[in-house]
Amino acid sequence: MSSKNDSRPHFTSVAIALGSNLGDRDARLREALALLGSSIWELRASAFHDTEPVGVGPQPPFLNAAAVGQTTLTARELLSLLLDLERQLGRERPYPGAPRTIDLDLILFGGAVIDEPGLIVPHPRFRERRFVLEPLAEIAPDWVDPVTGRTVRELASAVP
Ligand code: PH2
Ligand code: MG
Ligand code: MG
Repeated sequence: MSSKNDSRPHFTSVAIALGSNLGDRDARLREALALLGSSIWELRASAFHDTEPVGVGPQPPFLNAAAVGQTTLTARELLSLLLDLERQLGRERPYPGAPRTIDLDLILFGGAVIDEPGLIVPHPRFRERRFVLEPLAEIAPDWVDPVTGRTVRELASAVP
């Protein structure tokens, strides 16, 4: 068997965090999930969680969710797609941490550990973020964080 001539598509499991705290939050999350569904197979989404803003000063509350699925894209291609979808859904970046119609963050890309300019996977802050871990634990509790070796369930129950 030659793996060099293997033309079957290679699928990677991915986890994405969604957040919105500007405009119709529920509509933006639903639109983002519909758009993600065209590039990510077997997409599954968590419930939508109303959360207080963390680390961005006084702001409207967020609606957060997580989604998981399978993709043939590379991590870099997926990141570009997420940024494109954010733009399509009206995301503007007047200053860092500004309220947003939609934020789409790449949290996990299979078991990959990537540290490149503009692309750090797993997401460097997801282990501290209840607003990411609680939704993600609903749909992917057994996923192992390749950096700490801990499952999403363990990380979620340890988050302050
Ligand atoms: N995103 C941030 C900063 N703070 N807080 C909540 N509750 N939800 C978020 O999605 C969020 C945040 C940076 O992207
Ligand atoms: Mg974010
Ligand atoms: Mg982001």
